Amino acid sequence: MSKRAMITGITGQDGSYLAELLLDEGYEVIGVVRRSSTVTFERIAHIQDRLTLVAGDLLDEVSLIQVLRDHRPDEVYNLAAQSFVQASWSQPVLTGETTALGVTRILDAVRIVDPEIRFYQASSSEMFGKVQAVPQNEDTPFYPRSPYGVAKLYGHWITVNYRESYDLHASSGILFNHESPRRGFEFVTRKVTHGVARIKLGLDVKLSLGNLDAQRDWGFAADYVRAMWLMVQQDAPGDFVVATGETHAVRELCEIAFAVVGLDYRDHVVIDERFLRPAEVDLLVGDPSKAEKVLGWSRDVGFHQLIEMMVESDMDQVSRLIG
Ligand code: NAP
Ligand code: G4F
Repeated sequence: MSKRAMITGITGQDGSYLAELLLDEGYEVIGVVRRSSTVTFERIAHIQDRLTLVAGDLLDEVSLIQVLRDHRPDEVYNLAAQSFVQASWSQPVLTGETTALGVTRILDAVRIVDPEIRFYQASSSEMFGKVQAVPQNEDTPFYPRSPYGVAKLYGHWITVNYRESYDLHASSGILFNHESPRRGFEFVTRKVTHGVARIKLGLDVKLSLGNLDAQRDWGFAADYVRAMWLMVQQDAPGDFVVATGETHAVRELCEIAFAVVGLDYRDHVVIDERFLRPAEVDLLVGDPSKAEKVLGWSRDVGFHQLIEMMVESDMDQVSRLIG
């Protein structure tokens, strides 16, 4: 009999790649979607007829209990969150409600409906924030630098706590930045690759950015959702860092992305203070040794290839838009 998985955040970047992976693995996939005034299914439109979409919200525990009761999944992947760091300063309480307390709501729903359900929590390298060691691994102390990072740290620890308190098979994946052509436009990689396409095709001249010196460990989302699934397949649950082990500055991202279409970023990028953050995370670089050793995980796509793929996809998308 095929396994059944439930994904919160299925309409997001990672949700769409994870749904594809689970369908390929023969799972029946249930996607939890929240009510909104417009439909946000673009990322899953190509597989929508193979998914069961159900209404639920991380802000509403009863809705989560109900969808678990109705569909009885074997595995739950909690990917839903207010995931944009910059927005967490202007909406700190909403971020806490969704990204922190939302994790307790779904864990509690799992515990109440069926504690045998295996659980994955989408934790983040933002929890390392003002880094206490380089590179960061599962033993590195946390020091979050944004309301989002603080909320994710709560989500991480409540997952550990429910694992220890109730013996749940609950794992926390501490994932470093991962990107793709499906990345939201507000995140810096997509903002740059989409901006490059608009400039190359004559729609814009300038691209406004914030801190060009910030460094991130950027991987490809499709590689990272494989690590999520592998964690849930282990006999014992645990915490795993998923990263490339390489770090690049935003400036280098710009250099590469503009060069893909034969442009020089220095002719187009301008600094706009609105995109600077009240507190910055300067240097994230992860050590994925545990995931490589225990899960047998490795990545297929490198940084340069990732940025090229995103620029090419945005060139196609913007070209189609302007006809
Ligand atoms: P994303 O594209 O922003 O997707 C977020 C998803 O959460 C969307 O499907 C969104 O639904 C849903 N959501 C938001 N609030 C909700 C609520 N109250 N109830 C139910 N669903 C809600 O994020 P992503 O990049 O795929 O990331 C997936 C997860 O991994 C997030 O938890 C993120 O914080 C975490 N993470 C991401 C990265 C990364 O680099 N991408 C790294 C580490 C951790 P709508 O479509 O309705 O908005
Ligand atoms: O692309 P970002 O907005 O991603 P950030 O803040 O690292 O968060 C992402 O990765 C986390 C994992 O560490 C996830 F947990 C989280 O959900 C999200 O997916 O910004 C990356 C860096 C920052 O240092 C920022 O200051 O890029 C810098 N940056 C410079 N100019 C900019 C811009 N970021 C954005 N979004 N927009 C700019 O114009």
